[in-house]
Amino acid sequence: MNLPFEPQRQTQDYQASDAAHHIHAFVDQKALNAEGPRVMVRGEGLYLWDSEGKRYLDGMSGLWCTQLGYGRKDLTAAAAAQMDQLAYYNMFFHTTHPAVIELSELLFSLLPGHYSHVIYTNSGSEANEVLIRTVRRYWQVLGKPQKKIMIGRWNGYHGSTLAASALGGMKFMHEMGGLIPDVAHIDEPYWYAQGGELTPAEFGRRCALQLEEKILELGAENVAGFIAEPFQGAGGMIFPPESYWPEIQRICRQYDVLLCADEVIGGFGRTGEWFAHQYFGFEPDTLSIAKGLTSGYLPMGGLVLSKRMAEALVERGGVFAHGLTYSGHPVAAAVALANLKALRDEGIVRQVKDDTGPYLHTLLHEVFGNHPMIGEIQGTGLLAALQFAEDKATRKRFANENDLAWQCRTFGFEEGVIIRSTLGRMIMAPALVASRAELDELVDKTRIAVDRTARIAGKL
Ligand code: PXG
Repeated sequence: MNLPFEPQRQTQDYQASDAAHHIHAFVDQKALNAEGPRVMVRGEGLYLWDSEGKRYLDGMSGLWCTQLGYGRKDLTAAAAAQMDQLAYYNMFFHTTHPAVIELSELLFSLLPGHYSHVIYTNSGSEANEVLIRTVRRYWQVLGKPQKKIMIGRWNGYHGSTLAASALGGMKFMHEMGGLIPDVAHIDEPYWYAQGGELTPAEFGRRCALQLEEKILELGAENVAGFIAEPFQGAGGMIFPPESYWPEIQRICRQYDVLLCADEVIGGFGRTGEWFAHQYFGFEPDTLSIAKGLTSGYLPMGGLVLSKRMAEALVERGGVFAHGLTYSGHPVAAAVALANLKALRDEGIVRQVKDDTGPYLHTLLHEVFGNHPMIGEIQGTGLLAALQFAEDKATRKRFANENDLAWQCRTFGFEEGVIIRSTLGRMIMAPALVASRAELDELVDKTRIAVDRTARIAGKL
């Protein structure tokens, strides 16, 4: 292999240089520098190796993105061939190219029939940036330029750029660098933590009705769209109660507010359906996509539009004043095309739905159903969250749940499994190609990490 960097340096050497040059995502950099990051050097299938030669089962698909796992030769071959053929061109000034055209043909063959157009980006954050401008443009074209407020949810995540973080509802992100105007938020449908005495169904309806109240407060004539993840990802892999999405859809339709699904994590087979909104049974007007579109092999995202929106923008919109240098990048498009072909032709999404997904959830319920530390198991397909609980009967959470979850994650690394921690929840989202044996290993090692955490918490 002709890697352009020195292949084998000492871990400490890497760490010192990393500390000298990088500000990492969502950490206290000084604390990380003192500890030193793990240096990941290789991936194959579901496994990663670090610079010390230690092997990990990656239970998080990188950052929820490597649907096909690591080391797929068909994807690298697609990238190499496209680089040889046409390494770069763009979609500006009356040009296009075959890779992006074939990608879109395949993408729309996988999507429900009421979607027709896509604006490609390089990331999920950018997809949501484009969303805001596109939705506002749509209402301008329809003669309603005052419809420009976007409603999001507290603890939602839509990316890290200025507008995407403003759409999201992570207050600590808002505090860094501010917000944009014309964005409002409603509560998240996190029944376990916030449902109180209500049944999940009552709570789901109550959360959805907040959208109606917010629209009425702001004036429906001013509200452009509602954006939400079909299930929250970064916020804790939280599934809304079943009553939630039908009510949200009713409200959006009643008040002529666009329903914008952020499918960056939920898309491309994670739930066993191609898209998470199909699993939950609602029909968004737009879909923000990224991550699994390329299995994370190259950066690519996009905003998918319904036929109704696309028709207004194309037939009546005139010049669409937007463009990114790398929209529809040919190499990313070729990799996305190879990735989607593999997901389709190898029957991987169906396998998640019919086989590995149910297998994982049966196993999780066997292992954690009566675990003293776990109050709730959520998820579907190759997606799961374990909720820590101090008192399962009352759904009381540990005061130090964040520390406990972080500790559990660290134990996981020691045991050779990567799982994600959020506030009191442990998350798994392994590659969609995971075998039953790999899922056994994932759950087994996670159980050891959870047991070790339970001992610290005085629960075992
Ligand atoms: N929307 C959603 C729903 C996401 O989960 C983005 C948009 C932004 O995508 P980009 O490609 O700009 O990062 C995301 C990203 C985590 C984690 O640890 C989650 C994300 C990114 C990094 C870490 O849960 N989601």
